[in-house]
Amino acid sequence: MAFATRGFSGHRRTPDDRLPPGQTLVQRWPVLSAGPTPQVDTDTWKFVIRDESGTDHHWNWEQLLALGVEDVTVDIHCVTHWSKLDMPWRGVRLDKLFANVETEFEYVMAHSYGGYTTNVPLEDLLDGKAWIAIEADGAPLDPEHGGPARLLVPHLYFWKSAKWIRGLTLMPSNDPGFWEQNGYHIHGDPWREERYW
Ligand SMILES: Nc1nc2c(c(=O)[nH]1)N[C@H]1C(S)=C(S)[C@@H](COP(=O)(O)O)O[C@H]1N2
Ligand SMILES: [Mo]
Repeated sequence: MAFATRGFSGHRRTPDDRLPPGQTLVQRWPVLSAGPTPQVDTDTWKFVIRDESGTDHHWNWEQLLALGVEDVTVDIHCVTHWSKLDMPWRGVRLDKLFANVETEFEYVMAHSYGGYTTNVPLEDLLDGKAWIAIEADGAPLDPEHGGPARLLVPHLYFWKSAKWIRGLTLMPSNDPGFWEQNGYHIHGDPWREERYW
């Protein structure tokens, strides 16, 4: 079990320390989707990383799981002011998917089944900071929470954690995704309250 609590330094921090400015704790997990829930089947599920050479690195469901799944317990923070602490997740670290991807580009556009997009700097996805999550709270991800697989980037506001993830495209510049084009912050660090711009 790996813990990826922000600023983790060997001792348990109190909930207040772990609540970014302007956030309120919730116990139940809200559903926030900009559109209908796409039906995505693990039989046909495919995940693609596209680099600047036009090479597609792709995985089907079995190939994803074969990379190795891990359990992580993290806090999530939504820009609409709710936070949920100590959520147990299971997923594949993005480092494993990027292991054989060579790129000079520093930004990524995440694409979802259904058309949602969100931009993230590559450095926010590596070094154990992000996962392709397939389970939460000990069960396969519900479709409404992004099942069968979603991006999980817990140190950024939760809109960056694209549900129904389909792929990542490397980009030379930090182009805005769906919410970022509609007034959300280009980066979205909850500790700096990077909500809107
Ligand atoms: N594909 C997709 N991913 C998405 C969204 C969405 O509308 N579509 N909403 C985002 C927002 S704004 C939030 S707060 C979280 C909500 O995830 P949840 O419904 O599992 O709580 O998903 C993010 N990922
Ligand atoms: Mo959100």
